[in-house]
Amino acid sequence: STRASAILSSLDIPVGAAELPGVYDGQWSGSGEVLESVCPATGEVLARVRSATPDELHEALGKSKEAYLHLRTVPAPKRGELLRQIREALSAKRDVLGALVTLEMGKIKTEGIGEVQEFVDICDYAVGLSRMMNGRVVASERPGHTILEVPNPIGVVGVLTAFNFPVAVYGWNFALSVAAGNANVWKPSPSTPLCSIAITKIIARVLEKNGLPGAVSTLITGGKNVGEAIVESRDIPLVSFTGSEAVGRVVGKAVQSRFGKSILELGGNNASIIMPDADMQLAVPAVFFGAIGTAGQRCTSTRRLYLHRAIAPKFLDTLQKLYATINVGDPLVDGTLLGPLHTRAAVGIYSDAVQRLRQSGAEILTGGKTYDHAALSQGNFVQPTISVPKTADPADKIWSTETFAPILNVGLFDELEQAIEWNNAVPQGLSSSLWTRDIRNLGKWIGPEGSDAGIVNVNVGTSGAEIGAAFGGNKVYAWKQYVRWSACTVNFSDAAPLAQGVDFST
Ligand code: UN1
Repeated sequence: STRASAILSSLDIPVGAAELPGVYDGQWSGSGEVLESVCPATGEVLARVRSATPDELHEALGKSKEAYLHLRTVPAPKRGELLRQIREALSAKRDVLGALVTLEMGKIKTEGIGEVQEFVDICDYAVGLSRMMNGRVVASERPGHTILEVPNPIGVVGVLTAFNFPVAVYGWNFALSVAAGNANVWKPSPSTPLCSIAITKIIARVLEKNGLPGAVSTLITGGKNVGEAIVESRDIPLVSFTGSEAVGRVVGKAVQSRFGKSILELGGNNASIIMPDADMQLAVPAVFFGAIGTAGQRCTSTRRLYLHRAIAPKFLDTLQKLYATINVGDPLVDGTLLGPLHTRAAVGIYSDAVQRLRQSGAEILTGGKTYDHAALSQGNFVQPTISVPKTADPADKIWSTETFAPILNVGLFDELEQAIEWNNAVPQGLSSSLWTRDIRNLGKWIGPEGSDAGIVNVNVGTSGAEIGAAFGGNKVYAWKQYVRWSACTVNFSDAAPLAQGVDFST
């Protein structure tokens, strides 16, 4: 379409090229398998992208290693300056990059722009960080000795990203990793290759301008074979994976078995708990955004809603009215709030989940179907759904599995303790949210008897975290995962005493 062409050409992606090269390591290449980029709203094939052959893959990994050997000698604040320039380059293209996210992934425009903004924000964070990545000096028990803990670059970092944040997930890894002095190999989701090509082109230009190797930000689009090569490579000491629990388990084990390190960002199954004293004016729209934003395809999406029995009817009534107003359709159009699911397969997963709910006797308050009127029939549009399952038992599959779609399950409780127990009872622990104005509830919620998720919000929904709030708890320490620590005991004295007073004299 002309619209797609306009977006692609303003990001220097050739329009109408038979096939685009999908590998970058300082040079563009790619003559392996073909990936199709399909617009989820229209079904239009946006581009065909050529992934790496095994030789090209091997070559790209080699280039990344060389790039690391160079980057590790560049002082950290200089790496920060590089990130500042990348930040500026991304920011200059923010809106059109956001539009590309919308075109290829399907989320609405303001959310597409929002995730590019997250990349910009994390670059800012990393610029400051580049002057603050400090080690420690430890008191030695021996005279004239000092122990230093020195953070050094770790090597080449493999970054395997998910479809739902095709730009931001790379950003969160890349910015911290480059500040730490590492080269990166990015394998994006096979269904969002254009986003990764556009971002790589922008970064590559800045690297080139600074006389740095392009393979500081290597891109290898592709499928399982590429992922496996990265996971198994002994030249990649750290693998950061964002995606499904099932794949995460395989990645974690494989990296562990070669004694590599991994960072895993997997699923969520996030609950909002509404107390009777909550400000309903704020709580209802927050649940609405949490459940329907990104068409329910954030790992932080609200999937479970626990309502205090006293306010449940009123809350559900207001929420349903809001659902009825939802503007569904073309995600590039201003004012649309619900775009398509990312793939056809996801529509099937949604329909199966709804069918399971029905079979189990759940009451479907709203939604439960796909949209099939003409304007939406080419895309992967599904109705946002609110259901009240028959049981609130968190062990039931309905509650304990994550379905990546806009389905919100509702349970009623009488005591906060009960709701917290349900909140904590599922195997996933990512985000959680309590709505209350009573400080005693708040204290319970954020303390040892409270939510066991990494994100424990109060009067803030489950999704939409700022970059400063880390997934899994502590952003201050996030960068420390991207370095290797050297414990250096230095002897400045004229004697060489052994530790613990050991005497080994002859
Ligand atoms: C994800 O869904 O994979 O908190 C990450 C949020 C975003 C990140 C979500 N900042 O919703």
